[in-house]
Amino acid sequence: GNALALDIGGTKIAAAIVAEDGTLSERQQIATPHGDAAGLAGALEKLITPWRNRVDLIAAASTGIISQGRLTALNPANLGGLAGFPLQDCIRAVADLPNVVLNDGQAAAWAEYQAVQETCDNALFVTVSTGVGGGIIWNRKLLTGRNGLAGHIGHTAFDPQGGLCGCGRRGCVESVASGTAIGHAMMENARPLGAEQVFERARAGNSKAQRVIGRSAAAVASMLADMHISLDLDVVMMGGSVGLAEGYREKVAHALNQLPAIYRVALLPAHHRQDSGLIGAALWARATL
Ligand code: ADP
Ligand code: BMX
Ligand code: ZN
Repeated sequence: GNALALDIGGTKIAAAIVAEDGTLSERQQIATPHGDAAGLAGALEKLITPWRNRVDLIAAASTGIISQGRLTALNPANLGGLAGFPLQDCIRAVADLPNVVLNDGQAAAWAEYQAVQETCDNALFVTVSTGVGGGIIWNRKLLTGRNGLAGHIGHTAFDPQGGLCGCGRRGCVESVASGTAIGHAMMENARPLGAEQVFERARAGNSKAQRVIGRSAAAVASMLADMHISLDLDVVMMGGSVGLAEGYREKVAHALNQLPAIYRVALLPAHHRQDSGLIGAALWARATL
């Protein structure tokens, strides 16, 4: 049968039907409502209702720490201040079907791993998007952790003198490298730019924009080196709208290549591009239900 897959990010919610063979159809995308639980619940109800009699299961990947069916934001700022949400109960209230929920970086890692599993035992997925997230495959298994925390690599430290991250720690990679951080590093008329605009300006030769993107790439490269020396990775795969933006991966790879050889790790673009979370959630549901 078919699965309804959802991918709830800090910026957008994607939904699609995923068939048993992993093919995706009926993809839709809406902006993530920010600020309160009622807004998010309403958006999910709208996406799920038309499909509830036509699918066998619902699989949701979501930003935030996902534990026992609940979303707890590590960085509430990414969801407009929303700190917690009963994701599994909310889905079940709309559709009484088997449902599985897991972190978006973990889900994407599981989908991306399928593409490299013939040659790789240990792999890392990283998303550079509203935040910086990730998922770890260790000895061919997806790590979720007893508390759903595994893979939250965006909250490893980059700059001990840096600004406060929304998680409460100082100088996290996410607070320097995310799309949100890139946008906030360039104010205009007292308002932050979007990361897309910073990339546009960098391409047009703006040196401030180039520095901001360079610092993001340097922070991600340093994090990947730390992950590689910790886990002996066979490969890293990168997604998210910033991670997939033209030229960004090359900048991260360049920064990695400045490090001693032992820290360098192969860095590939996400095979499923923007759909890794959707596909991974559906695959994970079928593997665990
Ligand atoms: P989500 O975090 O909801 O999964 P995305 O992966 O699209 O969503 O990440 C959103 C972030 O990516 C925002 O900060 C946005 O400004 C930035 N972004 C979106 N499109 C682009 C682009 N083409 N180039 C660079 N940054 C982008
Ligand atoms: C944040 C954190 C992670 C998430 C990552 C990427 C929250 C709400 N989210 O570090 O759980 O995996 O962002 O999320 O604390 P995205 O929205 O950028 O895809
Ligand atoms: Zn943090």
